[in-house]
Amino acid sequence: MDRNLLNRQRRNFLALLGRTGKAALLPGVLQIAAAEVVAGSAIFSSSVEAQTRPGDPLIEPPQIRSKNGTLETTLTAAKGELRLGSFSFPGRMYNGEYIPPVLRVRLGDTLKIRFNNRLPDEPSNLHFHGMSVSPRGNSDNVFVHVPPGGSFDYQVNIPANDRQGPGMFWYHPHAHGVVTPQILGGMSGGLVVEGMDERFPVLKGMPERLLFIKHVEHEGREVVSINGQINPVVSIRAGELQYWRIAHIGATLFMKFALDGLPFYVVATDGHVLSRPRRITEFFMGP
Ligand SMILES: [Cu+2]
Repeated sequence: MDRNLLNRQRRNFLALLGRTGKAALLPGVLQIAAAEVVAGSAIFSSSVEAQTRPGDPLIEPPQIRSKNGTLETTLTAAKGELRLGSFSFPGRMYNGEYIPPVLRVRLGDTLKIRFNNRLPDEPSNLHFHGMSVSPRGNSDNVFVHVPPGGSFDYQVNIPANDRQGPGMFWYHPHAHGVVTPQILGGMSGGLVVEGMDERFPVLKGMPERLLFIKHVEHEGREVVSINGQINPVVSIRAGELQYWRIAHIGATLFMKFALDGLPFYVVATDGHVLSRPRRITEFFMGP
């Protein structure tokens, strides 16, 4: 990691300490205030109402589920115009989406992904973050660099037991020298290994929300979004329980996640299932 990036992360970390990701409890709804912060300084701004449509319901991202033990799909990386609220900037995206499909697999499944690199001048590849899978051959091999215009067929066998458990993971490029701009441009997506409800039966049938947090610098400011939305609203009835799977799938920002006045119970962190739910009121997230 270069020194500038490290310093920026430190400053962001200090700037965000105790300030980011606050949610306001409105009558009948929880508003997740995806914050906008000023990068590289201790100034924090949550006044994004003018540029966004607060109150828009949280969008559920597209999802692809494995069938008969296999999840077969194509991810194509390309440049494109990225729109976030009123912001617009050049992005790098999978399948033209800032929030590409969430891949949902089961233990023992096989991921078969045709990866097309249509970025004009950068190599890229796929890394399956947090997964206990083989780093060799055409599996989760970060030494594979797919050149511009090239394609690669990944096959990732997910262990049925032992070292791999259920949980929330993510995929992103891991090609040396271009990782940060590619992730910040939009190249990252969610990966769910099913089975959490077998560890915690209380989750069976509970409404699930997927929250993918991304951030991008725009004109010196850090634009933070959830599922590609700024200030989305999650509806929840009084007394209702919801299962939220929250992933920070950005590159360099540290942020605090809290629901003002509401406790929640953590059942897993970083793809590791806890032995029992832990009641907390806030937590820190790195990418
Ligand atoms: Cu990673």
